[in-house]
Amino acid sequence: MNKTIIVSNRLPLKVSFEDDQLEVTPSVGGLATGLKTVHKGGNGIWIGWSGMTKEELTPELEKQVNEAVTKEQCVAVNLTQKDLDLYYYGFSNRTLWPLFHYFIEYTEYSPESWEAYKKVNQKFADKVLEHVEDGDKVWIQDYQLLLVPAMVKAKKPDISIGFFNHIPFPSYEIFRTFPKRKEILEGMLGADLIGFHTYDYERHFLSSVKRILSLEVNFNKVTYKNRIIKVDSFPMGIDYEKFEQAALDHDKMDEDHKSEIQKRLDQHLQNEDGVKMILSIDRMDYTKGIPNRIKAFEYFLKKYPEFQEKIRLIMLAVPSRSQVPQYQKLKQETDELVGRINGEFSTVSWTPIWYFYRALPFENLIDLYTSSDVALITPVRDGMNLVAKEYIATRTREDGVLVLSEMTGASKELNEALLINPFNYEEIADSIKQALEMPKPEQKQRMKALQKRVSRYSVRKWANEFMNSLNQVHKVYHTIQAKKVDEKDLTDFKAQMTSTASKLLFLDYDGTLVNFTNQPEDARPDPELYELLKNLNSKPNTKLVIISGRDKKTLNEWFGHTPYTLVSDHGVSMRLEGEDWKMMERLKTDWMEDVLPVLETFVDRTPGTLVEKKKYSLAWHYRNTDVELAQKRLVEIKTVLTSFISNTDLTLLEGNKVIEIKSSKVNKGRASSNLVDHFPSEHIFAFGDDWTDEFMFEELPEKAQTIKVGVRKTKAKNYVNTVEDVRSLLKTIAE
Ligand code: GDG
Repeated sequence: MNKTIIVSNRLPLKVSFEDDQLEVTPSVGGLATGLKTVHKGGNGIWIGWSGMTKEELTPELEKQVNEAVTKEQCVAVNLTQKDLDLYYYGFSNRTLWPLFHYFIEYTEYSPESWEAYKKVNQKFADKVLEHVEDGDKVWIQDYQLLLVPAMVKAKKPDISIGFFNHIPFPSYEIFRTFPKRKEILEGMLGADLIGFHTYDYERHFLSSVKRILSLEVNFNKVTYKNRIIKVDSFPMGIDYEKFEQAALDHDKMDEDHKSEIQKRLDQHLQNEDGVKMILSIDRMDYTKGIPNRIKAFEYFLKKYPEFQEKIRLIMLAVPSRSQVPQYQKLKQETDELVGRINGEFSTVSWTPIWYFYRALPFENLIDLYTSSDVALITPVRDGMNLVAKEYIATRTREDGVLVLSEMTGASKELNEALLINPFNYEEIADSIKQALEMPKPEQKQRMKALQKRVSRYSVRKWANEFMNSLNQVHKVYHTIQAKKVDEKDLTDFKAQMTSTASKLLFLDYDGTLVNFTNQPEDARPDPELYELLKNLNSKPNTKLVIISGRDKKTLNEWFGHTPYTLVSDHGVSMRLEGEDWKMMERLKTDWMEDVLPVLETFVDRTPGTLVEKKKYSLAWHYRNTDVELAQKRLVEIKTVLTSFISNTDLTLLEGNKVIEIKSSKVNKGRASSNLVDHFPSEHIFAFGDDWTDEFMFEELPEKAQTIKVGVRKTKAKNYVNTVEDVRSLLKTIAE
């Protein structure tokens, strides 16, 4: 039975030793809950680090840990302390984390930690490869493992791989500053489906893919190494029922069962009329906007002094990554700010900020959520922010107000919250006031709408939607109608080629026999290609046709000395062995003087593009321009030209990074059909890579072997992946 392998930095469990006794406690975090069906259903396994380094484990203990995690359907990746320091604290948290959260000044780059990151990613990939079987699916989580998708794909190309990024993906202008930008993108593109929390992150990723790797992107699909990769947004939710139920149970709790914290909270709330509490919960992380929040709160107390002694900010900051210097600095800054403000505003009976620097048990989290009138969540950057959603789920009385930073992924879904810019203290102060004074009916109206959305998009739904989409992507990928050339086809082709029957081969040039180059004139044939074509042509009873969009002059220069039939300009002219060039169609060229100026205005406005003037057509090349700009111009140029050439016999052809205007009377379909009539043959082969070749695939007789280069929609019967594959195929059948 096929299974799903989940891969994340940490396993969803905690391993510890109590009195030399090994204890393994499953984690109850959001991710573990969301992925439960995927993990535990259908024999899934979860690969990750157990939380104990190699140095902390004797071989005997390691064995015990491995056995214990296996019982939880988990597989441990062994990490040394050095791995952890360089890969986790180093590259993941001192390089990628700040970079992806727009903290360029915090982004450190060291070749040593990059090497370690690659090495550890390979360790994770190797574990996957050890356990993966045909038909399985692999779902890789988060920024610590950006290279794993490509590492798995390289060894197991047919396995379907998903990747989800839990943190933001920064804009191209930020991402481009990073020395290993290319490697990171290539690592991620090993996946078949790449998911982000929001459309904005998806857009940023695609923009980097286009600009940095110059890849073709159509809507949200990337074509890369002849695979189609889907990029989509899947906003992650929470285990809504768990939080809602905990809040309902909490409501019914009698005095004796209340926690110490709850008793203190009650005391404060019952002190005086109009007393209210504002809550914030986050990891102690510089992305969470903790100092901003405290300063904005201070500003609020000054601007609206009537709230002094009435309201309190309860701030829970959970220790995190305290080995990293910026986190230590943040802790110090937070301590000082809280100290200063409490010192400045406190009275005998009131302290404005209650500050906890520790993790609290789940029950206490519920105490805090249910007792707070306002949640104040002010990250300067946050992939999603689940705390905001948890607050909503616990407000079972449908009251409470969420003040939320617009820099969180969650803000994209939570419109009924009071959205603030975390850098604007004026706005935060006013929103706190608005929240504290909001009439109950308005609170209810907003909260109900928020709850409806958050309950619908739970973490389970998130996981299911991702997996459904992954299944879909894989299906589409496997149902591209052309069939990849396999061993059997090769044997058939070879048999046909070596038979004495007559054979006719149509070979497109650019993108089929040679790879594209930045300048069209650089793609001249190499000695190996000449040799290969010579061998093919020497097969008995064989005719070779080079059929190209190139002009006569170029084809003459490159192949004039050979005996092959040459077809130029997509079928305008033809040269048979030992004969002069002939026009296959009588064509006018007077239209060019009208169209050329139009194309030239586009060249002026789009640096890097150029117009190629051929004898019977005009081509606008945009291979060397900024990809985003090219996409924009392409839409414009097509609109302009389509209206320009309506009612003429001209047509617009879209090739690979080129648009060509030519007479509709000629195309490779007509040209190849004419040649089939001219050289009646038993066996016909046709190789081509772009739209212009589709005419040929379509019009050749049914018996023809039509072969497309690249995985794209095509009328060809078969496909191969690359130019190199074409050459190796031709070599095989020429032997
Ligand atoms: C990353 C992204 C994205 C907090 N304090 C305690 C505690 N928590 C729990 C909360 C919540 C979780 O931790 C925090 O989740 P967030 O989403 O707010 O933030 P990150 O940890 O930064 O998570 C983030 C997330 O991944 C998912 O993709 O949303 O943007 O940065 O569930 O309840 N839990 C307990 N005690 C605490 O003291 N028990």
